[in-house]
Amino acid sequence: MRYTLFLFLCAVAITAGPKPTIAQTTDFGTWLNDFRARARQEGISQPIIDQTLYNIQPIDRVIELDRKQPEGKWSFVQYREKIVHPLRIRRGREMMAKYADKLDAVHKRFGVAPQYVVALWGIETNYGHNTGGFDIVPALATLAWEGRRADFFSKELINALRILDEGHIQPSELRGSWAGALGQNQFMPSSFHAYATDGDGDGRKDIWKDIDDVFASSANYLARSGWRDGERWGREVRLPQGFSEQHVGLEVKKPLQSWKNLGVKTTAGTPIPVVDGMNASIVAPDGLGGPTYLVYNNYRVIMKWNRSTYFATSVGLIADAIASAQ
Ligand SMILES: [Ca+2]
Repeated sequence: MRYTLFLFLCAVAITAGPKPTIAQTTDFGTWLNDFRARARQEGISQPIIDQTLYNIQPIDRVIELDRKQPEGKWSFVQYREKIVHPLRIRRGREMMAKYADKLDAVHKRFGVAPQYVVALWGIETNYGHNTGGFDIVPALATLAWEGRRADFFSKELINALRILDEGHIQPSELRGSWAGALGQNQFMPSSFHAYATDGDGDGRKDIWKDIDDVFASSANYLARSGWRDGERWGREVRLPQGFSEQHVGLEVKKPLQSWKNLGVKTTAGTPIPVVDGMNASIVAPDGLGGPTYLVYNNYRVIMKWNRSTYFATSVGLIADAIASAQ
């Protein structure tokens, strides 16, 4: 489960909500004492418990951010304008050139083309620049104690402690977003354990500072989620007049030939290319009056990273832009 879009909407479209009210009935010190016992039960080593689960306090800012609700939803076009930004594309092209050798190696190892690894990096943290400045243990402890999604965040906190126990990073360096997303690709701790990968072979999975590990981990996430190398994510398309809304949505899957027969065209007005065996869906995030996309298997894979059509479409558009002639 990922919170990127949620966080993004919180960050851009909020006003101060009602003053945070604390749902929990236990004081933090008592909760922390109980949690130390749980961490021991879960097999977290005593040195890590001693280093991280004493002398911490709940973070007011985390509660405040968790309590703020998105006020109104951005349209996809507004989101796209912000996220698929010329500066992000220009920097993405620079990163493609700078890390060409590493990205090629990752492509060979995982079957995920460089532009997708770079696009995810760019959209998540602006190429490692904006990884979140919160100490993760107190941030997750705050959310686990505070109550609204206590079970989820308690598990993520145990997972975060396990990262420290495995020695991938020092406790003082375990930083990320207020809701626990870690490092340059913003993995939640559970995703870290599922997908983080040691890219440079030093025995540690360091998605904070080691670019080989960042690239390998993102590519591994996609590869393990069903990525198909050599297939596109999708493309923007033009629909014929009177196109029925019943054909729109990820739940409607048809072979490319069927879409062609229904009159779906490229944005240039030419027939869509047909590849046998490829199914696709039509996505129209702002409804049929807005931009429409024909999306393939890899789009669904991106949605396993973040279950948002805004996010997945923008990753695809950035990837296309940074892979195109400069
Ligand atoms: Ca490593």
